[in-house]
Amino acid sequence: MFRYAIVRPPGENFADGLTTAGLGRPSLDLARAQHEASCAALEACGLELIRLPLDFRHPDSTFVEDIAVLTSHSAVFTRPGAASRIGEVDGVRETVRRFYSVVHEIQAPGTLDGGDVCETESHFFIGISDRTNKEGARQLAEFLAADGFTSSSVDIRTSSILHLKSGIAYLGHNTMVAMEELSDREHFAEYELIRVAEHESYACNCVLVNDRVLLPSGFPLVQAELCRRGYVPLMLDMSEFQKMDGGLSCLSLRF
Ligand code: CIR
Repeated sequence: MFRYAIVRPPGENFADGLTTAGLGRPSLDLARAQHEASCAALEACGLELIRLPLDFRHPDSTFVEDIAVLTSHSAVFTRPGAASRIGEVDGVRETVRRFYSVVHEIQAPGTLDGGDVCETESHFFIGISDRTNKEGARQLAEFLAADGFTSSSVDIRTSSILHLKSGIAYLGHNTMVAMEELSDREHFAEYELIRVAEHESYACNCVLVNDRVLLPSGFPLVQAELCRRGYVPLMLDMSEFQKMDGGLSCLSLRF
């Protein structure tokens, strides 16, 4: 069960962040309203929110999930793979340290984005991507192993996604949501797979929060499949974050 979520609303320069989506410039007002709705959804799942102040130096700083990996045992500060995001780590250090006595940090030349880390029960999948390199994944795997977790790497460098969790999500009950492109990977063979059609793959970035699933709205096939399997999705409009290559999970650090 998660108790807390760290969030940071989008700052004035949100639209200046990194993106490859080609979906146009996001509206700051709408992004803030959508962010607020995601905060309300986290609260509806029973989480207490820890709201970080706006960070005007870092346009992508609303995507807090990339900055740390928080497990039931320890916290790992990442070393984001995009140069413009490395400074974001300083902005979460103090807050995370208030809750964790064991804290690690990915060191150069390692790079790691939290969006590449997918936790199942006691196993973690770590995406090797344009943001997370093998050395970053190796360091994380070592920290996790010391806490008794297993992990394995999933190379997504030739795929169409930014982060591993842009394409998969673990929803408990041995069930994994996976985009078509990744669903035949042997890593996921032992899971009950919900295969997501290509035109709905943005919905793969959904999040299990206690007994609810937060799901981007506008993807009726995934929504119907989750309902059919007994999940109760909480729908959120993510249009402005999608324009910035961001998914629903990246808007919070849950622990
Ligand atoms: C970036 O390119 O870093 C941001 N514009 C989006 C990060 C999204 N994070 C995530 O999917 N975990």
